[in-house]
This record gives sequence, structure tokens and C-alpha cells, in this order.
Amino acid sequence: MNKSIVLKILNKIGIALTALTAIGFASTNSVKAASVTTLLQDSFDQENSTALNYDHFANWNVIKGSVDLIGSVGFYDFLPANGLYVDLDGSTGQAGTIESKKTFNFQAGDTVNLSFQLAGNQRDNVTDSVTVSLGNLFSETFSLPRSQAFTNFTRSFTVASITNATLDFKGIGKDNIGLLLDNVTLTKSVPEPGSIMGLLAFGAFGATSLRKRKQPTFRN
Ligand SMILES: [Ca+2]
Ligand SMILES: [Ca+2]
Ligand SMILES: [Ca+2]
Repeated sequence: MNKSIVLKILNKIGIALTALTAIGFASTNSVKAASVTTLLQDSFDQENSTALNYDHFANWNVIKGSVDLIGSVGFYDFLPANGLYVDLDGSTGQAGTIESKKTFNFQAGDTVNLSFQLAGNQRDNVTDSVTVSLGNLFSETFSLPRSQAFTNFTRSFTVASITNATLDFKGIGKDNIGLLLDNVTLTKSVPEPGSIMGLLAFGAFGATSLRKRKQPTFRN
């Protein structure tokens, strides 16, 4: 292998290492510098009463179909010790969609963390589903079999541009027996100005070092 080929290979390895270092630095930096704001936290335990076709949630509007608020004191309490929770297919033959009363505002760079618990319907031997969405930032459909106990789901993502969004849980079905929902938490982490400046400074340094590396070896 002649010398110029060896130099080219070494140079490419150097560029790759620089890029990896920059990525590593960026992720370390963004993890340590953030202030977390809780936007919504709901165990449904503070609602006034249990009811079929419940529509007086403190934090939610029922915008389609119906849902049941069950649990606690033996009211269709399929999974005791979870206080109140929601059956996403109410008692009207059309599964319900609940939407947060608040609209949440996100800026570019915010990290959104969404967590909630879902359980199977505990009654019919079928798989039920719910589509969870946060405006146009996030949408995912979850399906659970009948006997699955309350299970934690967590999703995290970064916002690309200014966005206003509501949080929606859209039950799918029409047999009055749906997935169970509990313990919804939505937070956002805002990067602190210091970390952005540090990142920009490092980016400039990385670009300079890349330019310096290029000069001697690409001339032949
Ligand atoms: Ca609860
Ligand atoms: Ca129901
Ligand atoms: Ca069903």
C-alpha cells in the first residue's frame, strides 16, 4: 500500500473520530442542562365520582364516543389498588377519545417526555387498541391482550419547531369493553442557554479541526 493511500485512510479515521466526539459531547451536554416542567399529571383519583360514560374530567374533554371512569370502591374494579382509571370504550357502543383541556406550547429543542399506564380490558378475550397522540409531534397505536396488567409506557422525543398540541387518547372499538388507562404524565425539558452556547462553540471548534485535517492529505 503506498503512502498516500495510507494517509487518506488515516485522515478518514480522524474525521470519523472527530464527528463521534462531537456527537458524544452534544449528548452529554444536553442531558445535564435542562429544566423540567410538568405539563400534565393525572391518576384520575381526584375525580368526584365513578360513572359509566363519565364526562366531567378535571383535565380532559371527551370529544368523541364515551369512556367509563371505574375502579376504587368496587365499581367495576378489575385491577384493585389503582384507585380510579378509565375504560376507553364506554357504554354507548362507541369507544371514546379523551383530549387534554389544555393546549401545550413547545419550542424548538424542547424534549418531551410522555408516560402512561395501559392495561388489557380484563373481560373479553380480544386485543384492544388505543391511539395516543400529541398534536403532530407524536402518534402511536398501542394494542394489549385481555389479561395484561397495568404496564408503563414512556416515550421521549425532541421538538423540531414551535408547536401547539393537545394530548389525546383515542380508544378503538365499539363493544363497550376497552383498554384501561391510568397515570398519565407529560413533561417538557427546556435546554438552558449556557448549554446551547457551549454546543455552538464546540461545533465551531470541530469544523476548524476538520478543515485543518483536510489540507495536507487531499493534495496529491
Ligand atoms: Ca388511578
Ligand atoms: Ca365500558
Ligand atoms: Ca373492545
